[in-house]
Amino acid sequence: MSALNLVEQSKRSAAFAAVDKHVGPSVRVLGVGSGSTVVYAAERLAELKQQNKLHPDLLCVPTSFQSKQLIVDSGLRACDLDDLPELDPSAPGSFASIDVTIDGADEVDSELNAIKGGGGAHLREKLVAAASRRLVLVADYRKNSDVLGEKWTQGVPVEVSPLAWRTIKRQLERLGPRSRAQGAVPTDAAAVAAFELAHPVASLRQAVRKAGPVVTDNGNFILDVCMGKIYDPPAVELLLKMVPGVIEVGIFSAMAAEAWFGNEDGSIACRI
Ligand code: ABF
Repeated sequence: MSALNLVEQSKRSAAFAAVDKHVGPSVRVLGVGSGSTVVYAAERLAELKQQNKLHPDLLCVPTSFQSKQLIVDSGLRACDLDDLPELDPSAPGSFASIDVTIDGADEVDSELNAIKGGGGAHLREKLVAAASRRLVLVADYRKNSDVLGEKWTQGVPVEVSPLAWRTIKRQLERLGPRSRAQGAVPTDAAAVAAFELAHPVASLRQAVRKAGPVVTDNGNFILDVCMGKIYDPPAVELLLKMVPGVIEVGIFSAMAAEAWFGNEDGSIACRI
């Protein structure tokens, strides 16, 4: 293997550690995320498969076309969320049809809130995450933050209907911290801005070489909404979702049970 650079090595360390901790013979249904860090998770899964250390009937639920390809290339069986066998409704935790999901992230804060969707797959990622008993994020050290928006400055990916994306963009840019939107000065902790900017800036995610807007696997557009630091991810996630025409928001508030980061010195950090 060529010498991986520091970032790639940290992704690989995090992904291998998370797979080794959470994916063994008892896991029957595994959610597989998207992105470059999950590529290393798939590499480890392929090794475990070769060593017969996975459940013989393991089903893997993809979160994108890339994710499905990773599953198939690892010699594993892909199964869409809706095609999973019915769970025994009386079984504990039967709301979740997936034992564990391993996925990447663009940034994770100290409370395990995450910005996801840099790859435009956050609608399926959130569906799979919500159907999982445990969501485990894996990332390199650049994603490890105290506050969302601190290191990831490309904005929150928001999947929107192409029908009226300019109108939706304007609505998103009119959002402001409640008190500032009303012109008042925050007077108490409750009124403190949920995010940093007085008003966000939404930009249409363009395809490579500005050939036009990025169209998601679901036929929608992505608006990247820059709002500075996000002090209250759950409130901001709700604020964005309430805008008519928004389909899904790349803030995963309190969904992850753990986040594994490869550090610059080669060590691994796990936040729970
Ligand atoms: C997916 O992959 C997305 O939710 C997220 O934006 C991206 C992270 O990519 P990478 O692992 O390449 O940093 O999880």
